[in-house]
Amino acid sequence: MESSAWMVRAACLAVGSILVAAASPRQVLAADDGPGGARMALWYSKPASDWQKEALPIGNGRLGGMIFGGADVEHIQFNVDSLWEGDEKDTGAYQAFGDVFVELGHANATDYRRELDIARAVHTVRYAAGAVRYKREYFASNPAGVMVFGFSADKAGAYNAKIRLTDMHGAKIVAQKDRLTAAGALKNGLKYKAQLLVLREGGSAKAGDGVIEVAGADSITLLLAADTNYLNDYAKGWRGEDPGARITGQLKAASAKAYADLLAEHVKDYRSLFDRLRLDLGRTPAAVAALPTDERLTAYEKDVNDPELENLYFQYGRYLLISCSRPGALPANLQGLWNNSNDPPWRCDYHSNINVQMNYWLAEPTNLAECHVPFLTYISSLRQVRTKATKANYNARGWTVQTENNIYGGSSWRWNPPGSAWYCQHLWEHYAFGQDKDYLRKVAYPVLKEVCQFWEDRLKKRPDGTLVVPDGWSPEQGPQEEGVSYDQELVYDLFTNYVEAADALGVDKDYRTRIADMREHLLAPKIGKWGQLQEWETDRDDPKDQHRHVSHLFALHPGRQISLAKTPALAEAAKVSLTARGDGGTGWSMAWKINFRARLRDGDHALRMLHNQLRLTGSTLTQYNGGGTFPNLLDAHPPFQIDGNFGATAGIAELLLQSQAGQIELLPALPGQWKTGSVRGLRARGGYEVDIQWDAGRLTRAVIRGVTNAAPTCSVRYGQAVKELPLASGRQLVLDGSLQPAP
Ligand code: FUC
Repeated sequence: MESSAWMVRAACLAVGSILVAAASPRQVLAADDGPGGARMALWYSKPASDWQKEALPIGNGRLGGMIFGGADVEHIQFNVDSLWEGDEKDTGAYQAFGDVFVELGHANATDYRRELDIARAVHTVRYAAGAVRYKREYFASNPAGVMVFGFSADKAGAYNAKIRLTDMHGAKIVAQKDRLTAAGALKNGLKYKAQLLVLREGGSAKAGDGVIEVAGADSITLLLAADTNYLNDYAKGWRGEDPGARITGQLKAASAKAYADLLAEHVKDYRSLFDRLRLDLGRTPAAVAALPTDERLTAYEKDVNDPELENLYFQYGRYLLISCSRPGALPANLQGLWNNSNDPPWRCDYHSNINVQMNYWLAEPTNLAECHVPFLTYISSLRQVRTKATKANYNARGWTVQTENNIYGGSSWRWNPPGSAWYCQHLWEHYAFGQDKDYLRKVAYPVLKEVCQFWEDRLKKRPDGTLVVPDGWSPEQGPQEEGVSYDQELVYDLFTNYVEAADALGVDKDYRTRIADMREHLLAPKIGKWGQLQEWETDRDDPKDQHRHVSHLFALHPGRQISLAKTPALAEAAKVSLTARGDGGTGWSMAWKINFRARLRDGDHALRMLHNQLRLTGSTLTQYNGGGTFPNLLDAHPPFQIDGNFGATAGIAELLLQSQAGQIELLPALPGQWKTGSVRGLRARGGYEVDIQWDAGRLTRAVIRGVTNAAPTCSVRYGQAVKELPLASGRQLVLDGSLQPAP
């Protein structure tokens, strides 16, 4: 617990013209302890100097910041997810918004520590300077819509600060009373505005030229609000109300609350998502667990057993998704929403040939279905623009995308014809996990059907009746030709999801029969001359090809056409291909390989992949040049690309529970090293929530809850044991290690 020495806020704070009662102790809620006392936190003994490698992210789904934590000068770089150049024709790029700088003059800080507590989504900085101990807290509140930066000290009057705001598009910074404002418009006309409100306790403040100077304050609270006039609505030209009134209102409401209440409201909101899932993979030696996160990564590379770090990395994926993808916001882009450049790598876009999908693999299984919603909404919002563009390019009904995509339906670089089929998998999975028929009928089904129509028009029928995708391309290599496995497998997946959706709703019987029949005529996956799963119809795969994309294995994961149980020969061939591709790759490629190994029930190999991914990027300790992780635990393509974080979290979930085959499979690929552990709150398809415990590598207990609209019976598998069990919604089954009822 915090000592009560931290400053207590004064009774009243003057906020604009309103007098606000704000009596509340400034304290961080105690950091939540992870399993066995492990801390769910990243921490460092130095401030960050590099944005990509060291700064730490916070976000409320829409508005986010990267915190450097400098004692002398604090730097918080910030973003809003809708600050995009471009339009329906020009893909443009995601833009950086601005920065907050706070000059404090604490150059000789000692006892420095910065920490990101992911159990509460609160970042802290602590240090001493002179005879004063300083503490800061930073959080991005979803309920309040603002970011909050609280600066406190254990002595009165200790703060002298120069506070600045910058704007990445050259807007003039206006300082007025207690407020800094930046407002402008991008080249595409999108309006944006940011405001930083400076609250203080004690001392004085004056507004200068683009700066607010505070002298002799006991504490300072900065509230940052920022937004654009983007509206996720084609019919309204993608523009809504000016952001000015909205952000002023957010600041007014937030500043009317006591700091402790703002913090408590934020933590409660965050925990309502984060706390749904708890994982325990075993204990790390105390001396290793006590290291700063960057040093711990170095130790981990040298093969130190650190299951608590693996757990932290798993939960960090969930933290990041909650922080950059909340209902009402735009989906997570290549960097989530954190970006410090106006010309970011790959536009910081929505890449449709693996990346945006991987961002969402964890959402349903790790119990964050709401965080999936921004992507699902985004898919629906693209339809009109994509339908026109698709008609122009393919003269077909339905729609699809090119490889690079923005927030206005704009798309560029090569066409990725099965991209929309892959998006449809997400629409379907949200139903498969949640079982919400109303959503299926109104949101998902119409899109699945129109994308099926695209393929009805687009598939080529050979004289023998085989259906092939013409003019395809296996991302991002090889010739452009027909019958490419990636294309074939994605169309198969779409048709399967469509058929199951039509069955679930009991609609469109004739059309369903037609699509089911077409699926049976699709050119099927083939096994080639060295036993590999062929990437192309022609048996030309090079066993030395270590390309990062492994697209022909889509059918193994995230698809469900190939499995060890149903198609063992194809699964074996997939394994041959995967092994040939090697254990290296970019960050996201390694993350995908964790998932593949999980589906191949090879937990030990999956854990080796996780190990490869979790080494410091650029390290000379291992054989791989690409991939890896930065000291701030962000995934390295390199550069920073968040898909690898999300894909790895999904992969860890996949080791513990799988449900793609109409069964809840417990511990399908438990790595030998995770001898004893437990997980609480994984989700399974069919509307279930599952807790699992294991000891000495064997299941000891499982609890399966029928959460929402769960089917009346569920099929549970552990190893070779399978049980069909009755389970109504709202009820739970408790099973022992032999799947027998347990107390
Ligand atoms: C795909 C990949 C690249 C990169 C880019 C954003 O094109 O091939 O490796 O991840 O997306």
